[in-house]
Amino acid sequence: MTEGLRAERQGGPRAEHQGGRAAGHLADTTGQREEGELLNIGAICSDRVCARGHADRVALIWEGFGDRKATYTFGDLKVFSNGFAQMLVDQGIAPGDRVCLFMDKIPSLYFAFLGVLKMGGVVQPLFSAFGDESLEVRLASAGTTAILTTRKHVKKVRKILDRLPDLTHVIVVEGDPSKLKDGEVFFDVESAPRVEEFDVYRSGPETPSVLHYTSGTTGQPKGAQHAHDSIWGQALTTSWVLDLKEDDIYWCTADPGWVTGTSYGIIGPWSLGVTQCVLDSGFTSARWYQFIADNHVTVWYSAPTAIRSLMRDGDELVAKYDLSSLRHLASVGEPLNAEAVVWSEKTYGLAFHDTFWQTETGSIMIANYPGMPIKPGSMGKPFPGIAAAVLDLKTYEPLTEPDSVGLIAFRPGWPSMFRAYLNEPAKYASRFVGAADGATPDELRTDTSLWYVSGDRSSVDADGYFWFVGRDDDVINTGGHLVGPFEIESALVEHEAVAEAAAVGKPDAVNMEVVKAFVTLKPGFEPSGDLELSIMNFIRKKLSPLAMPQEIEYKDKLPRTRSGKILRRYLRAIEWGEDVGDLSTLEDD
Ligand code: 6R9
Repeated sequence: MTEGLRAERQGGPRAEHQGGRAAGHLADTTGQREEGELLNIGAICSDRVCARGHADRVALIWEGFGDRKATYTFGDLKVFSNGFAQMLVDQGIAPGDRVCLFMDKIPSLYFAFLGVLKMGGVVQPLFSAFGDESLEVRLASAGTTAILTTRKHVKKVRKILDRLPDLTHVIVVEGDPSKLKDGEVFFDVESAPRVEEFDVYRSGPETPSVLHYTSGTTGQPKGAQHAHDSIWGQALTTSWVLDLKEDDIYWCTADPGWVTGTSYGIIGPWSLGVTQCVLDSGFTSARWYQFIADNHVTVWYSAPTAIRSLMRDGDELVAKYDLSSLRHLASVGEPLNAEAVVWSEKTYGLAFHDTFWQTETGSIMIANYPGMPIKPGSMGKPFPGIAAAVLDLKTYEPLTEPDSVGLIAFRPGWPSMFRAYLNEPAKYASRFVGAADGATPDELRTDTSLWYVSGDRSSVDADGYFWFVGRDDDVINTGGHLVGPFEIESALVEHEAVAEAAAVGKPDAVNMEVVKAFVTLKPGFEPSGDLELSIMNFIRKKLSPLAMPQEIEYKDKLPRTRSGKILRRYLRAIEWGEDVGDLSTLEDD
């Protein structure tokens, strides 16, 4: 046992539960690993950079709340990710096990991410603002074995632990070790003995790597499973679209709880050996500008909601900071309005370059490249090697007439494409048009005669530029984060006063959409402002601040289809001031 590691729960009932597991066995869960092959994202992002002679180069410049600051080299990244990998092996975690990371953007999150991959585990990052219910649904779905968290967030884990029989390890990586409960393990990688060398798990291209949960219209969120092969797509797009070069100082503002924060906030830059910055504190425009100026950030990847907030705070603030280090800006996650592009060009002397992709695609699919003429409001053109089209909404035939609106679709087979929705093969198959019944996931993702349908609508102009129109489903995009209406509605009806509920996105000047809920009340409850606050708070705690309705409208009854489904689209159309048209056309959707 190492100094920094205290297995207080050893010998307890949960330790017994994992007793039968063959620790460190090398069976690949996909069975596709070639003997001797090694493609491991954790090792490429740390060991390989060191082996190329860059162990002393800065990998991470980190700032937290207050004036907490730290800097780590690629050498540190290697040793600390080894530390996590070795600790997990010592704990009996086996390759293929799901290991959840549930913490703020602290340095250990980044070390642990690479560490889990180095020992062959599947890394499942979850947004630290998730409440206990959001957390439970995702851990139960993944059958997660271990969770790495902090003192600040462990309480939420304790609340649900008894309902998660697979979750046999709770490891706290920061905070006061004396405050842990029986059976919880404390591991502080920076004070533990250094692990200079670790025998990296010999993963191959198809070995499962990162697991991100993403919301759909129906049902609970789905686990999009990625594989180590993704690194080719992520490295290449980071190089060609984000334009990262070895001497850049890069800042991706996304949290690794979401796919942008792992594909481009960890894997992309570090696979290329580039220095990146992380700011783990709340948003203010002044703090962000100061961060860019202090760290001489050169390339900045952010999201439209943040850009609109910066815009709102005005040009005068910008003039107070030296932002001259910036040379390239890009954006993702939601529609980037033309006005924001024009404003950034005027204010920073640099236009934000919009990029389009999804959790499922794993890497950028459509983009404005450096040097390409930007048409403000357009997402740009498909990445080289990506065959993209818009398909007719009904026939799924590619539309050839410029400017016609259809479904954005891609020919399968790019390296970073998701390999499965965990345990939901039918849902996975439903994303492909033209597939034979019973096609396996492997057949689906390699058959270039199919279309993977993104679930978004767009048009393509005569020059081949894609123009986003909207989502093709009821998923709400708030500040670049997807929230599923079903998840919110399920939580709403758990409130003692709520009988039925519908959740839709309503327009918002900064966040594009915020959640609005329509509810009917149970007998004995009366509409009131206090009740509204109580319901909002209930959702914030259970799910997350993102999922919390900003407004609740009381109804006597909710509109339904003949088959009894709540007509969310009708409610949404009213919020957006759209023509609700003929109700019968909405009925059967
Ligand atoms: C990377 C990421 C994916 C959904 C996607 C679409 C929306 C992403 C966009 C955009 C308009 C863009 N989206 N980029 N909409 N313009 N440039 O955000 O993944 O969380 O899975 O969201 O976000 O609706 O389908 P994810």
